[in-house]
Amino acid sequence: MIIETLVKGQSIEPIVKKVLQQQRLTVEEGVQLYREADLSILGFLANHIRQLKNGDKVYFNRNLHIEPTNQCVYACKFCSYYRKKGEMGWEYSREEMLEQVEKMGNDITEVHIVGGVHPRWDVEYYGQLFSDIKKMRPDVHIKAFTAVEISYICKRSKMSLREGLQALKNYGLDSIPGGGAEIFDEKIRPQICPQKDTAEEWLEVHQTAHELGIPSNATILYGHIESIEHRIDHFYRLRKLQDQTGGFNVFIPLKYKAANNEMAHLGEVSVIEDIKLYAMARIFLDNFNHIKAYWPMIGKDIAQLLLSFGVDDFDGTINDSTKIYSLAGAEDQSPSMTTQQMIAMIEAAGRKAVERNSVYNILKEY
Ligand code: V47
Ligand code: SF4
Repeated sequence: MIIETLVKGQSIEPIVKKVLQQQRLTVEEGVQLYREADLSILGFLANHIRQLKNGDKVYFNRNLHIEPTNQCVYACKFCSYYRKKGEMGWEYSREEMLEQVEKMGNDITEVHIVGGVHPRWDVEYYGQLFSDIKKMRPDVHIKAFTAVEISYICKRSKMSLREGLQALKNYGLDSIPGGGAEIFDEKIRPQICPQKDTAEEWLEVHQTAHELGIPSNATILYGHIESIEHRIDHFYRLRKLQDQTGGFNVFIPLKYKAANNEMAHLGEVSVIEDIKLYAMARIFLDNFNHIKAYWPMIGKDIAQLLLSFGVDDFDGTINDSTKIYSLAGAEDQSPSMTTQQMIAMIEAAGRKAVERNSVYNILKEY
């Protein structure tokens, strides 16, 4: 392959060969490749692996995001979204949330529910919402709560994680989104989200969920005060858990957006940094089938570009229902895409659009 000629004699040559032979990289090799490889080399490798895993397919789904409240018991420094008690914010009633689902009719296959960590809402409160949603739309998939919301909700209900997750599953919870992972490193994490659960606790929620047959997603929050070593360490911990349980569906890098939060002085990393991060995720996370570009956060144009750097999933149509990123300065202030727009974006990149359900079974190929 031409790429082998390009890296001949360079210190990264043996690492590139390993990736081409689909051998797993160590943490040290991951760091070295990340530091030393040119963007085009990382892009080639990531694209090669994506092609092997997913061929020409780019997945999307039709979903609705519900953000029940922006009241939060925590105060993460990167968050532009939370409002403390007494400050202006929102708190939807269960009836209002149910109405949001009803309005979508059969246009969606998934309801994604993530919000602030509400001081009082517990397993029983949300459980009632889940069963009402399922009564109305028995076939809709409920993907709900970051690991930090789950652990708080369980504590609030005086249940162990296992009991709380099992109860939520019985009420209708089908899977768990990937938020709250931020960055696992024990020195960096408390600097950006001091009150939040530890890395160990985040991993425990996902492990327990997987053991109970609840699949989940994983994220990283990158582009703030973390280094390349911290990013690879984060990938490594996820890869290890995935080896144990196989319960992760997809990995979603989340770029730190700098508007209206306590870390705004840091600014945002460049597109080059975005591309490298996505490509390295695709290369290092050999046991994850899918890498998602969450377009409301990264922007439609860059999401489309990332299809050539390891990405095979675009998340969903969203339906103008998420504020997490618009408040943090994302370009799209009311994110929504029709299925036709989604397909056009994918086809313009020379790929085949595939509508999936929430666990990546194919619903329709375009
Ligand atoms: O945990 C908050 C992130 C997450 C900012 O699993 C920020 O399919 C960047 O979980 N800049 C919540 N990121 C969102 C989330 C999610 C989103 C899309 C898809 C899925 C999925 C999950 O949002 C938080 C945090 O990491 N976040 N503020 C910010 N200023
Ligand atoms: Fe609360 Fe989540 Fe914002 Fe942290 S990121 S302050 S947990 S809403």
